[in-house]
Amino acid sequence: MKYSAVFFAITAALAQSASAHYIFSKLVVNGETSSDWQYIRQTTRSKNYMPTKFSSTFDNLTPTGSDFRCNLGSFTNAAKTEVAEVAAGDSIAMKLFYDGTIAHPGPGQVYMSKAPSGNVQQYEGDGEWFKIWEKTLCNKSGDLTKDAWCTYGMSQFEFQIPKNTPAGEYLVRAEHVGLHGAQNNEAEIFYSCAQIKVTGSGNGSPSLTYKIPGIYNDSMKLFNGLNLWTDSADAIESDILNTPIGDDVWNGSGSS
Ligand SMILES: [Cu+2]
Repeated sequence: MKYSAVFFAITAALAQSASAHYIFSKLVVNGETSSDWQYIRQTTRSKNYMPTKFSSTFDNLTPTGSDFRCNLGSFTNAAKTEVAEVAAGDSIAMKLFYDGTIAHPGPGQVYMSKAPSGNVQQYEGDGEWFKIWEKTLCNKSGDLTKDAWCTYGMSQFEFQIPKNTPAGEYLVRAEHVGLHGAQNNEAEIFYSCAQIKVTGSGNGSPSLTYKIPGIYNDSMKLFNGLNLWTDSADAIESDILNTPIGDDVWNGSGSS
């Protein structure tokens, strides 16, 4: 009895932390959900727990580290992670581990980066990244600590690979930023990378690209200084606009 009671308490605690802290582990292609880590690089951290923060981190990783690209140690798992084939213009989704939902207030975005060598299983993500999906405030008169945010309560991010994306192998990085600790430089960032092979005859060329790390820093008020309990929705919107999160997404325009 004693052991099962302890077991129950641990299970309950794990379920709780899974609901508060989340990680993208599954890819949904053509309506089919993959298994965990089939197409998404798994971290080498002993637990799938996230987030990454600028300060008070639990594992020394911050958004200035190279593992901010695809999660701690995950490049080590790149070769054993499969590559999903996706036609340019199709919609896919990245889904959370353990039936989790986004339980924190803040924006969600998806970035892509093409493997220059053509082989994403050997690509660290040190090239150029561009943004293809963005969700910020959907209900400015709602609760800024909860459902004012489009992604609040989502269990997956569903997005379209722009129709004009050139064929090739890519990393696709889904990211959610929880802003509830931003007043103490403790914004919480949750992210993972899927490996995909885009097919088709696209010849677009993203005009705005970023490097990871480098894309965010803690002199941006969105991550360090914003306060969800006292700031107005308009102030928060302008903090967003002062970061790449406020930049337009690439819709496939331009030509390469
Ligand atoms: Cu949290």
